[in-house]
Amino acid sequence: MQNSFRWYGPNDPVKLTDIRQANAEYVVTSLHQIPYGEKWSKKDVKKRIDYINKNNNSYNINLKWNVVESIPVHNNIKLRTKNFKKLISNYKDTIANIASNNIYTICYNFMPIVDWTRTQLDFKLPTDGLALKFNYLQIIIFEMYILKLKDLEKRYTFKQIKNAEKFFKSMNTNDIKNLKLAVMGGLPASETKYSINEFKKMLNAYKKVTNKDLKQNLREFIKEIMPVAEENKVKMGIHPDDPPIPLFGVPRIVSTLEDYKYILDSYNSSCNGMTFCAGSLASNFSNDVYKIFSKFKKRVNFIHLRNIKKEKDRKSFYESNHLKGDIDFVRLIKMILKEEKRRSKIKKIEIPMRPDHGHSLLDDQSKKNFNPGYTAIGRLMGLSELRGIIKSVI
Ligand code: DNO
Repeated sequence: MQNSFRWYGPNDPVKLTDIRQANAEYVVTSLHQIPYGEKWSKKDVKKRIDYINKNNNSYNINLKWNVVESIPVHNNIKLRTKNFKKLISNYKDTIANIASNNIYTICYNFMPIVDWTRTQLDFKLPTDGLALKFNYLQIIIFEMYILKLKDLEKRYTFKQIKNAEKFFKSMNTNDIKNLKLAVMGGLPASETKYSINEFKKMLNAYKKVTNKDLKQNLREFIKEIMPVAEENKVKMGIHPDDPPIPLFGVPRIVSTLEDYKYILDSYNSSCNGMTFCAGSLASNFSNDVYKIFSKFKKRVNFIHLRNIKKEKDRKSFYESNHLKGDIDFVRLIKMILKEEKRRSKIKKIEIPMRPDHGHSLLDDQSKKNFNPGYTAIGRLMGLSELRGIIKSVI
C-alpha cells in the first residue's frame, strides 16, 4: 500500500515535515481554496505540486501527491438543477487538468448537503485521548432544537423522540454550541459552514428528492464524467456516505453493498471505482466490510483505514483506536495485500491508503487550530499500528 497522509494544504497546522516524520511517503490533498464547482486549472494544480516539491530536497523523504481528495460535487449536480451542466463541464476539465499533472487517483462523494458528519468532536476515551463521535439522538436534537423542524414523528419513533428530549435536558449551552458546529460545518472538507436558514433552504431543495431520483442523478453524473477519466487514465473512487444512513430525512445512496453494485454497474470500467473507507462502511450495522471488499476488490482505487465502535442503539458509534474497534484490521489488511499481489503479476502495484482520522493525543490537545480527526500525533499512531500489521502479515 502507498502509505499516505491527508494534508489540507499550506494552511494545515500539520506540516509536510510532520507527515514525513509520521513515516508517510505520499500526501493526499485537494485545492480547498477553490470554491465548489469551479474549474481547477493546470496551473492551480502545478502550483500545489511545486509547493510540495519545495519542501522536498535531496536529504529528506520526497513526499508525492498521489491522490486528490476530493473534487467536491456541487449540490446542483446532485440535484441536477440550475447550472449543473456547466458544473459538470468544469468537473470534467478539472479531472483532465489534474491528470495532466500526473496525478491519477481522485476521490469524491455524493453525500447531499453535508459531507461527513459527527455530533461530538471531543469524546473522551478511557485513555484520555479525544475521539470523534456520532450520536443518533443528537441528530434528532439538532433537528428538533437547532433547526426547529416540524413533523419529526414522520421519520423518528415516539421512543426516539422522547429519548432525544431527555438527552437534550442533560446538555449545557456549550454542548449545544458544539453540536451545532459539528453538524453544520465544523469538520474539515465540509462543503460550507451553513447558517441555520441556509441549512433549511438546502433541506427544502432536497425535499422531494427520493432515493431513486438521487441514484439516477448519480448514474447520469457517472456516465458523463467517466469517459473523461478513462481518456486521462484517472481512477475515480467514490467514497461511502459517512455515516452510511439517511440523515435529516434526505436519502443517502452510497451506503451499502447494493448501492455500490448499482454505482459500479452504471459504468463498467476500472476508472469507475470505489474509495474503500472501512470505518464509514462499518458504521452501518447491516454492512459486512469484508464482504464488500471481496465483492468489489478489483474496483478499489483508494483505501481509508479507520476503526469504529458501534453502540447499542445500532446507529451511533465513536471512532476507536485502529486496533480496538469492530473491524479486524489484521483480517482486512490480509485481504488488501492479497488483492495487491493479484494486481502486481505484471508490474508492482500499490493501492494508495491513508489512515483515516486519528484521535487527539498528547500535544494535539493543546493546539488551538486543528482539523478535527486530522491531528498529527493521533494519525501518526494510527499509521504506525497499520504499518505494524502490514509488515507482519506480508
Ligand atoms: C472524512 C473523509 C471524507 C472524505 C470525503 C471524500 O474524514 O473521509 O469526508 O474526505 O467525503 O469525498
